[in-house]
Amino acid sequence: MEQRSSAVDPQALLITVAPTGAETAKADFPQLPTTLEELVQTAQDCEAVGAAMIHVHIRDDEHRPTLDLARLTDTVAALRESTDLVVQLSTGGSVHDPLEDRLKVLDAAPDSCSLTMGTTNFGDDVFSNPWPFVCDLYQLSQERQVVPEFELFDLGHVAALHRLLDRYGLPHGGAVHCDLVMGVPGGMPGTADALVAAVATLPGQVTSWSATGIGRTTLPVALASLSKGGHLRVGMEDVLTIRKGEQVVNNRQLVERAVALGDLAQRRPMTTAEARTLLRMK
Ligand code: KMH
Ligand code: ZN
Repeated sequence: MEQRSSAVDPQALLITVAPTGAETAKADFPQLPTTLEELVQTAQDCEAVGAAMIHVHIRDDEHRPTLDLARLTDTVAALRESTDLVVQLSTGGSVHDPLEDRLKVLDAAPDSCSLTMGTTNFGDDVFSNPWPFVCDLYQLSQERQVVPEFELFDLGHVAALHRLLDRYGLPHGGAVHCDLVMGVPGGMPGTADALVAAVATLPGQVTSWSATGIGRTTLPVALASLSKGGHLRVGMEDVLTIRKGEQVVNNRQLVERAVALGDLAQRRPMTTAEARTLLRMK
């Protein structure tokens, strides 16, 4: 599917960086940005080399995942002050976060929020996204004028997105931006075939989409996304090795690789202003 309904140059590539996630322990991976200072530094470094949006999970003083509202609010302010990146807060949190806390993330007033379209097995855990929760979060995003990014872990999530848009209409601003999250143990596989199948069934209202492949699926998914005209999400939330047996040094390295892959596909990194146009943000 081609990108539709956007004034943005079709050669421009949206690179989203997901620098932290909720699954990796700082003790196991000290280069993971978990403090606000580390997150801001990472954000600046990644913006400098071509990222235009940041997908944010935060940690507490013990580096554990948290959805503490004051911390989220401070994080949004710090990222806005020190970068021009589109700030997207995760409403997925960790698999242990209660649904009520995940709804409250919107109180921190980010530019964008992730919105996962259904429950999925997540390794040995369950990432819970019951349909009524999805509907509540979506309606709240419309009310608060936060632009959602629909996270699609499975083909069933694509079907759920059809249902959601049919029932509740378009998001705030009118852009329907999706991210295919592929290769999670329990979700769709991180293969070119699965990406093609998912893209073929995206709702007609979709205006842009990106893809990310977890772990060893990162490269096949990135290459498949570029070949189908999609955008890229990269970062230490999704992959911790740059090649087999070699740890990622920092998030900037993953953004630089995304820029290089995009360059081979004759796509240039989108600016933050172009990302705001793509996502129809003011
Ligand atoms: N940490 C995962 C359980 C999101 O950010 O919205 C969920 C996740 C998706 O990362
Ligand atoms: Zn996330």
